[in-house]
Amino acid sequence: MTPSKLILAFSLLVLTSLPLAAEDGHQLWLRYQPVNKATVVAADQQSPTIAVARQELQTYYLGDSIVLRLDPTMPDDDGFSFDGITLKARRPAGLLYGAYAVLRDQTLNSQLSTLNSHPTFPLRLLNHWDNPDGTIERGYAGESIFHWFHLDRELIREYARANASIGINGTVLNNVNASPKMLTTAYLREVKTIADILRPYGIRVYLSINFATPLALGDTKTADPLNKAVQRWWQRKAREIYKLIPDFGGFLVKANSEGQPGPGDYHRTHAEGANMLADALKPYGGIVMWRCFVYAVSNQVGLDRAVQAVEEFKPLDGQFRPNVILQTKNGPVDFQPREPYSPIFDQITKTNNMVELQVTQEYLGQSRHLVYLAPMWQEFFSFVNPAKLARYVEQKTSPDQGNLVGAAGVANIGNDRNWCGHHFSQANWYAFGRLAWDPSLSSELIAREWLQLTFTDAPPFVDTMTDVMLQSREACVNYMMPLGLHHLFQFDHHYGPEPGGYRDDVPFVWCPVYYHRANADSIGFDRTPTGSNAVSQYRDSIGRLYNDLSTCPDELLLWFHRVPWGHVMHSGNTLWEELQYRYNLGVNTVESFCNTWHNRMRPYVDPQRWLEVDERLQHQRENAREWRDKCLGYFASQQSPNP
Ligand code: GCW
Repeated sequence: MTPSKLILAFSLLVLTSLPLAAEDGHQLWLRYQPVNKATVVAADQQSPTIAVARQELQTYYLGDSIVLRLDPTMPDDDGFSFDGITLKARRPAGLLYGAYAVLRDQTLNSQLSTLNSHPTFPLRLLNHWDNPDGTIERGYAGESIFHWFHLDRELIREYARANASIGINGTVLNNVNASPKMLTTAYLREVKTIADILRPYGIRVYLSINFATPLALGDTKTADPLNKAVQRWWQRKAREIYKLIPDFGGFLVKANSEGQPGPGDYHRTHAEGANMLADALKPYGGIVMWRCFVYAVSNQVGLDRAVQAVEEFKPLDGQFRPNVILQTKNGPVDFQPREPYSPIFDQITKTNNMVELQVTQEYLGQSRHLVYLAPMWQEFFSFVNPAKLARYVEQKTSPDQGNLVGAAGVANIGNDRNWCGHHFSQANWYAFGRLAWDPSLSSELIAREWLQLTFTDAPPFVDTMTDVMLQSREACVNYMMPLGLHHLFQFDHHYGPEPGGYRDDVPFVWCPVYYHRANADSIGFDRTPTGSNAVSQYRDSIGRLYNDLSTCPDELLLWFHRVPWGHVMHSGNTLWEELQYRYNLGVNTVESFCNTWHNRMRPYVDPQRWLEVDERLQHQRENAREWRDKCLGYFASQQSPNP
């Protein structure tokens, strides 16, 4: 090749590879092209939030003009309506949500639609499990985006924009295993900086607090919530926080759980602890989100972790201040690929509740597996509080005590260029926001939206990958822990199988063998009255269903029952045959995902994202095989143990 041809070839290579190389997934689902065409008329020129809405529409709206109007007669704070000309909302944040909905709609639909949308929950929060040193507990996408004392303002602004575009209105910045130093003045000043960046996007900041902070910082001699000096400390701290951040949201608390301090250390109840904090925040309108994720870490055999939250919190229902919300994981154990819903949501009727969902895939293949979580969350919402939800939506007033008032998602966000590690894990962030806004949206609709916004609207791609996404959670359940099995994970990191897991140096409730109890005759955890009686914590109709071996859904069989290997299932298979069938089905499904992506999706996706997803799918296939082989091998060996 002559030198000039070489240069030409090289430039062509650079030119053709430039836009592709830049495609690293950082733009998430926000890929609108600037058109700078629309005239946007906004009544209130002062609001920074309306300024963001106006800017977004001016840059990206394809229509000629649009009017933004604040309308005090609108039924709720964050909802909006749009008739093709005027976007109306009661508050600036509503206009911002409306602006993003208009932009989304113009990408998804060929014809302009009228829009009218109101969130079901007033609280739609991300929970970051980010530590001050930049590490993230259960984070699989790099380090924290909150780099304390070196904050990357532009990155945080991008984060705010992404969240606002899906209706998220609050964020807890730090890990529930909270460092006391988060409440020192130096950190609070940084929190203020973050709050100032997030505020125009309608997002409030919250902090996880360590219950023993005043003691740990050496300011008091105790952290007893009934001690006057302790109470005064929290009141002063609240005053300091609100001086810096007038719209600070409040505290999230993990107390007396997995080694964290709490009121129990002083023989005080969760209510006494939560109320002390609630009283300190009340003058400023702050809330306390008190987690119900508690269980005794004891080696006592037979103590069922699944019943402990209700046992601890039910007797306290009615004793919490109105600005306390109980925050509980969707299932009674711990974010397993499938759990029944937590019966807390049936039992707590006099205190407001929030559900905590885990967006980061701690137990669902982390950022290596393609697992779309919307179907799992929908399963939860199909059981929890539909009547009360409906009532709240109808009344459009502030909720009564006892309602489900919010959803918190444990974030899967880190400083990886693509935010979430796996490109498809972005879909879980997106789906969390959309479902927290409206839990009645279908998983399919959300998947389609996300695929079109993130990749392409080519129907062969969108149809095929929607199908893959919708199957992916059930596939994961099948290759990891079908039929109600749970917690068969390897110790500590929770990636990969360890069905025979037992160590005498850790609590028995962290050992896989505690949960499946497989022996030569049977497998499963008896949670009927002959066992831990967890079924009794459910509302009658559900409890009866789960209690009866013949009506308990196959999906939850071994969660609630201890069943002989030869038990005949609804399918006609024996339990052992069914277990083998499910594990194989899970693996086969992932193999089909691999083939689909590898052989058919390449034309629709830029090379970088295609390759990164392809590599991960292959890894997922290997890991799925490992799950099947290790689990079936182990269970087979239990049935015929060596003499
Ligand atoms: O799921 C478990 C995790 C812990 C986590 C804990 C919790 C933040 O393995 O890493 O700690 O739950 O939710 O408090």
